[in-house]
Amino acid sequence: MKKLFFALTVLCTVLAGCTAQGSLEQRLADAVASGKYMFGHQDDLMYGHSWNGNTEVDHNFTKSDVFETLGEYPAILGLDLGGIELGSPCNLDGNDFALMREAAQKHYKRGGIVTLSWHARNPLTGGDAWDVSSDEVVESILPGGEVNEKFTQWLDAVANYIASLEIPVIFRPWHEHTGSWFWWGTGLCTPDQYNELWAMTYDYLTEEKGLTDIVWAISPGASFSEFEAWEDRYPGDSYVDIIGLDCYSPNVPADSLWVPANEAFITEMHYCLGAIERMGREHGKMIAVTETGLETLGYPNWWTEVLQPAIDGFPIAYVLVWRNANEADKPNHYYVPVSDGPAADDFRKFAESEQTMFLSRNKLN
Ligand code: BMA
Repeated sequence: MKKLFFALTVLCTVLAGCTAQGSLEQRLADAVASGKYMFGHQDDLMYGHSWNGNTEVDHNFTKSDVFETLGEYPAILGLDLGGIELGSPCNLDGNDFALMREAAQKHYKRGGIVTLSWHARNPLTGGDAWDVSSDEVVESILPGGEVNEKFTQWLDAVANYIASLEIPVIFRPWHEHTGSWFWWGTGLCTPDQYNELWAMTYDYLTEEKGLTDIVWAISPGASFSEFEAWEDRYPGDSYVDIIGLDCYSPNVPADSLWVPANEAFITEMHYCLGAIERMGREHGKMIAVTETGLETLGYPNWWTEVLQPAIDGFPIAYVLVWRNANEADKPNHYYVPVSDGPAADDFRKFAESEQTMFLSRNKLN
């Protein structure tokens, strides 16, 4: 009887969750079907340009640079797991993992969606994610490899943290693998090794740890000339739900160079989004812009004159811009304008446009 009662309670909770928000994948698909895309911001509730929620803790997570300018939160909150593999209390950008969990849950309760990336350290050399001094790292992780056991413990740490969130998430590991700046990048392992790394991560989390409430996103980095060649570094349709794209707008040394630089970005986006749109159609996958932005927003009308022409018209579920580093930690490293900054008005225009979805009653729910 007790068991039956428990099973009924679980069923009701699951059903209530589904009717309140729908499945994560469905919500993303609904955005695409409506011809809109959700807006995301990395670390939005954790810190901003001139505040740090890790030191001035507010368990209600009211602060956000996006909210400060728009009066609404981003629909998608990006967070990074880098550091969890070492058992560190904070991630690579200084976020307290316990607080990050609270932020993720708060965002989900508000009706938002959480996406997790993982700048994993280098398990072979002891360096960071950007340590590309050895091209044997992926090989050494795979079954039979030198650090396979150690890496399995790292996966354990990731799985335990994701399980502890108790919410569905988009997980986006091994990103920008078409470049060679991370140890899992294209020059550092063979396509088979990359695909095995992905499959191993997927199998461990889903089969071994039972984490089935994850939407899996793969994010090649844009590279105009050889973008379509990346398809061999794709683990297969049963391992992927979203095909994403990481592509940043370049900064320029002189104002006269904005026009060609912005045009080049738009051209690159069109080319790469065209390729993943085709691939998404062929493989039955959703697409998204999983990372973008113009660091410091030196071109104030970037939102409506550059980003929108670059992405509008493509069936993307969301677009996420990178983090607003705290000025004291990493100066001039921000992607969302401060509320009185020169790019704030254009950001408001972007938010008010028909296509964009933020976390407010009338636009997301
Ligand atoms: C990079 C920069 C770094 C940061 C890393 C992981 O693009 O923002 O400062 O450590 O992402 O978040």
